[in-house]
Amino acid sequence: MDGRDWGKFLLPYEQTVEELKVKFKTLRTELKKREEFSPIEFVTGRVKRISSILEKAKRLHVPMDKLETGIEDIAGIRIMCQFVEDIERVASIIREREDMILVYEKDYIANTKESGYRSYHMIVEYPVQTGLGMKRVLAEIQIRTLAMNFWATIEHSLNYKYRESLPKELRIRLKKAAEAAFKLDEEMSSIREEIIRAQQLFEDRSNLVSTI
Ligand code: 0O2
Repeated sequence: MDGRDWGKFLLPYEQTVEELKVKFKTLRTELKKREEFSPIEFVTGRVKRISSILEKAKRLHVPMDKLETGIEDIAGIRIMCQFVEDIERVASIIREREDMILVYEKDYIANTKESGYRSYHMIVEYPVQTGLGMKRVLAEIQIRTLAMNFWATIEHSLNYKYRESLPKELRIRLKKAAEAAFKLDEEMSSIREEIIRAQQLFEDRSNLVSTI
């Protein structure tokens, strides 16, 4: 595939990421208004880089004409939550949605990866309306806490820098940091109700000030 072909190939994925970002951001606003607390803190999305698609295709032995089904995270959405408990709530909302079909789930929270990585992954099929008609696109939705995201973002950049050869010392320290992030999530969960009440109070005050 040359540059023009890649540009066309990625179009439905770009549209999927944009649409899903809007949908989950809207869901955040809605839940905040309806329930005074949203299990969604913030949402990001990205289309996988071409070099990263090629690397993964090579690693998983996916032929170039099978990328659409063989690589499930070309379209990627990340949903950040404050508390571990919120992850299941978001996952159950996604399971019930009628604008996407759940294909399968990967629970890297119950089954932490060897690296220390924790996150909840859901692979969905999203029907995107293109100029050529409807196209079913696979997308990966990663749901994680702020602490899980902090760790994963840093580990990802270190891995990118060192490629396969992350120094052992650094790997050990990253595992320790993953344990600290796990403990932080546990601590925050234990005072969840207190934190939520404080945040609501704070928001009520801010809203009051802005209407004066
Ligand atoms: P990009 O384009 O840089 O975002 P895998 O063999 O690890 O690729 P797996 O384990 O089935 O496949 O994971 P999955 O569900 O395909 O998701 C891969 C994505 O999950 C990665 O994207 C990361 O975003 C995240 N991820 C998985 N494992 C780790 C990990 O150990 N550390 C970090 N920081 N992130 C992880 P890519 O491949 O990085 O692509």
